[in-house]
Amino acid sequence: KKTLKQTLSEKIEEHRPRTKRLLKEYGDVVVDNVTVSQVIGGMRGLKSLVTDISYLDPEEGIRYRGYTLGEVIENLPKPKGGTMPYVEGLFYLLLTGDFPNQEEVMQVVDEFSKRRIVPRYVYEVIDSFPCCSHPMAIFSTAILTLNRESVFNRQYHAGLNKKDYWEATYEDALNLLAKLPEIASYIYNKLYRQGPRIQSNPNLDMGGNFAHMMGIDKPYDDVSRLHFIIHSDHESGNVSAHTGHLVASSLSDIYLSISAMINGLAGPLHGLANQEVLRWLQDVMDKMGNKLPTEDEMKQFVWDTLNSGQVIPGFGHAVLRKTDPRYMLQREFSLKNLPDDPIFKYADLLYNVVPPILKEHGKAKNPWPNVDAQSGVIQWHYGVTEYDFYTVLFGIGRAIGICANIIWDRALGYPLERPKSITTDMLEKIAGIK
Ligand code: AMX
Repeated sequence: KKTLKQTLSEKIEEHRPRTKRLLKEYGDVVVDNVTVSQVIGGMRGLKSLVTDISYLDPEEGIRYRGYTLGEVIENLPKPKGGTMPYVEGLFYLLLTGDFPNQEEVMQVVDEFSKRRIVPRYVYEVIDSFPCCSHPMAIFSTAILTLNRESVFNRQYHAGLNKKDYWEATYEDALNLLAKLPEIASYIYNKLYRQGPRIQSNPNLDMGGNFAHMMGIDKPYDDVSRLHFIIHSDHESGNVSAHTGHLVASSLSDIYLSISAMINGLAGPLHGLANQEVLRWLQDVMDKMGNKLPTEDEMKQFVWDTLNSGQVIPGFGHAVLRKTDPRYMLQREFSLKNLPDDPIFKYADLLYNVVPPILKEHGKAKNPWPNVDAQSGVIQWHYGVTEYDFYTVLFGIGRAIGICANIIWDRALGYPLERPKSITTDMLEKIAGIK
């Protein structure tokens, strides 16, 4: 019986000649051109990164290893009685491109369980944070603190062969991913519950154990599995994925890289949008005295926000040009499990009201909802009403995809990232102004 690491090792050996050949024989083939607006405008749309783990089609949305989210959820093994798959199975799929069978997934569940114990000093660092610290700052720091555990660092300094970088990185990645639910639930308890902490259960899978440590009954285990799976990867150019890859490209270890990507995720235009959606909805609800606004009243709230120069959180996307399939999956889950939830009704009203307004407003290239317009609604329903925490949940999921990417970055020997900058003077010359 092959382990995930052995299977991955074979896939890496198979893949290496493809990258080598492209570089050696086709290195000068032009992939894309760069315009002035891309240079100034955040490199939007510029094809300049490579990953085989996921691909984001503007119309269709994300595919992991070529599979839609629906196919991923349908084909990954599920725990007994669960409607959502093992998150560990998703990690297997992202790394290898293959759906694991039950036995293969249980091996990974077991690996995670063995590596889940968090050193005491991490809890001490979390405990020493001053009050009112944002949970993302605490989460990022807790991950950073673990840097002293890095197998990669130890082996690198002892003299590690380049072709073996990925193995040490794989060990670091599993060691970190296994600990994230423990760290996150500890932060949640410290900030919002302050009661005795629920110890983890080594017999549960990642999603099940997280729900258990959060002290929330079924189906929150399935909610967690769904959440971590759909947030795991969104190709390589988004801020969190790109940051993780960039930092890792200097051979910074997994802990440094994932801590950095968490910091990028913590911005309101990216992962923090799920918090902002609930904050915005709360504001509307406060103004309405908890009564559901009419469509006209909701339209007015949306216009007021736009007219005051703010964005409507949870809508728009840099790549997507249709409703995000991650939004749709969560909407379907909500329609099935929480159709009468008042916040879901608010969110669903926005689903009808916002896109035509954003079209009329005429700025956003994509008027449709993204993943963040729904995720907080589900969390709120199951009792996680502290919306500052929502991006931490996003971060656990995103770490899975980025760890998979960094392992492959190492396996294929991707070099230090180092694009070239120019001055405004130079741009003006290129544009023919000067
Ligand atoms: N509300 C109001 N205005 C919006 C908007 C929204 N939801 N989305 C885009 N716009 C505006 C932009 O601010 C920009 O205005 P400007 O010309 O005055 O600078 C203009 O429309 C053009 O922007 P764009 O090309 O459509 O988007 P982008 O690629 O620059 O940015 C994003 C994408 C997601 C940052 C943007 O749509 C946004 O701010 N959305 C709200 C925040 C959000 O939901 N973020 C989460 C995205 C998903 C994720 O990463 N988790």
